[in-house]
Amino acid sequence: MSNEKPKREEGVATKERPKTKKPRMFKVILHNDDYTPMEFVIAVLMQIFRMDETDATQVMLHVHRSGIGVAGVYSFEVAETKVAQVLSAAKNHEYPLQCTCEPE
Ligand code: TYC
Repeated sequence: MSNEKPKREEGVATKERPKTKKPRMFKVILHNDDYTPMEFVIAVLMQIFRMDETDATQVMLHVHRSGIGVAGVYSFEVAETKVAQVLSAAKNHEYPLQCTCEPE
């Protein structure tokens, strides 16, 4: 019989990382074009991205001047839905507005 402690630790392995993974986030990006009216882009930003008129105008002008801009950052499912809503609204009005999403 021996009182020696085992040389290696025994028991159940546990992860140090907590189980709750934070989801990857996705930027929803608006693209400039020459035909979509500024007012329509502002309305899209207010209705689909829940911005007030001041923020919507700022984001629209940023896209207008620099070619591209982030409308919001969401989980994949929400980002995908926002893109589909923008493209559907643009199509209904026959505007060429483009919207994409990409990982943050
Ligand atoms: N460039 C457009 C215009 O002059 C306005 C515009 C802004 C279009 C943002 C698209 O994502 C866009 N009417």
